[in-house]
Amino acid sequence: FVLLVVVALSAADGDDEFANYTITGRRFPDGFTFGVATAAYQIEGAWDADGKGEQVWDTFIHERPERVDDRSNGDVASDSYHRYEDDVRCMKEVGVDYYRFSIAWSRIIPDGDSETVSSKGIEYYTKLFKELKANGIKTMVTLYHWDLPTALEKKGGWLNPKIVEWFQMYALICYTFFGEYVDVWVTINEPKQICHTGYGNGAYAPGVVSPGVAEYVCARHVLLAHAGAWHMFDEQFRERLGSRNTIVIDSDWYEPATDSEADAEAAEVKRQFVHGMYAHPVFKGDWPQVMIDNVAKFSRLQGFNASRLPAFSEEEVRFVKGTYDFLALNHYTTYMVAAKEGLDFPAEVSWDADAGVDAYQKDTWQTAAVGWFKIVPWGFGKLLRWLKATYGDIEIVITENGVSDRTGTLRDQHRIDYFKAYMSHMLDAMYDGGVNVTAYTAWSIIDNFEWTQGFNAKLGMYYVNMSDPLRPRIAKDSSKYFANVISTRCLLD
Ligand code: LGS
Repeated sequence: FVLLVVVALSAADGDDEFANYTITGRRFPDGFTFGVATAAYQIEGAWDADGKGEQVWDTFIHERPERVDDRSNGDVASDSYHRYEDDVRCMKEVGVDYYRFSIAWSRIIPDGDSETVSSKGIEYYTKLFKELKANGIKTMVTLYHWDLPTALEKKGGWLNPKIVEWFQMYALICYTFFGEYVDVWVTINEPKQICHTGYGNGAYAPGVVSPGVAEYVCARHVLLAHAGAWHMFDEQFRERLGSRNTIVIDSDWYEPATDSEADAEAAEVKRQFVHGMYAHPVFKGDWPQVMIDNVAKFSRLQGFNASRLPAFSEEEVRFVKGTYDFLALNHYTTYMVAAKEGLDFPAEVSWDADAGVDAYQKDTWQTAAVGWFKIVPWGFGKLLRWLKATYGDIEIVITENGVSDRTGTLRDQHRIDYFKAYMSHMLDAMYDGGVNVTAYTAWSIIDNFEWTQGFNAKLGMYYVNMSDPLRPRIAKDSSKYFANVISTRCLLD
């Protein structure tokens, strides 16, 4: 199955250090596609332009700038609101098949839930869609990449059951105005970050600290909101638009620390708490059983009068189950997992404690940048095989994968190495493991605002100097590498 091919690249550009290379590589299957990803708050800037409403990240950072490592914010970011044509030019240069980006809810409905739609917001995204279309780039659009209108957060945000209706209304507007331009819709990006980091440990907006309690309420509402938006698409838009729709779930890989049965079990429990928490309801129905059991048991022992994990009714289980067209995965890193000895119940009320295992990264693993995650390419392959074994032979699309550095160097060999190694393990999983991966999305096309790491963590294939008011985009070596992978449809050695 693995095709070894030798491709002689045409010398299109004398300055291109990859041109003239005779390369060997493994071919991607026919029909495999490549894209790049961004998110509204990380690139757009123009935080209050043209009537845009404030969203939780604006509020979170303006209130306390020290929440971000370098005290930067996304007020201007890569200024894509004004420079989206430059972004498209970069994508054209790389030759991507599609662009994954998100729509800012508060640009479309400034106060979140009124019926007043902002014509300026619609205009901005329509211009972007037209520019992409003119350049032959397909679109994968995220409805929600963490930027909840602050007006809705004031009403309880993801903890208010009404969010299911608010989100459906917003989705309806997006499907209606942009449906003709969108090839793939993804409803919600990384529910774990929204709920665990936003309403559990509070490190991300809106900064609610309620581990093991509010974060589960959030998770239930995120799943119901996703399902509501998916069903609306399925019933009213799918046939006419011919597009697809799913949810993006992030997951690290969790590897047992030893060969012992206890560690194997511990790793599986952790996988269920991280990926299964969102994937099980969507792909199989209801929370994973181990979550239901652990949280109920620990809640009782901790003196709660009911499980901290709010139940889905039978009707809700049916409503959420099956709301996908394929499995969308964001993946970056790996952890080792060991069983905890002699733990009947944890004193601490938290999602981590509910899983009841120890997860850690090895010091010997390579780190890309200070404070950043470890690079563990083999974990990607193992995760892909596990997804197939767990959820069946479902089409998988990689919606994010990439690596940071602090300097934004144009000679980003480490990023090339990361892409190469991760994609190599992905190909192994596809060819040896029969995993049906059909697309790969690199994060990101340009340097942008990396949440609480601000501009300290740069993940772009194009450098953006955040002190230059013109924000020129400058190609890094990784953009040329990725361009050659795409044009040859081969993983270059
Ligand atoms: O930019 C985000 C990327 C970068 O790394 C994107 O918005 C998210 O969807 C996604 O979560 N992303 C991401 N994930 C890996 C997180 C590693 C964080 C390590 C922080 C150590 C302090």
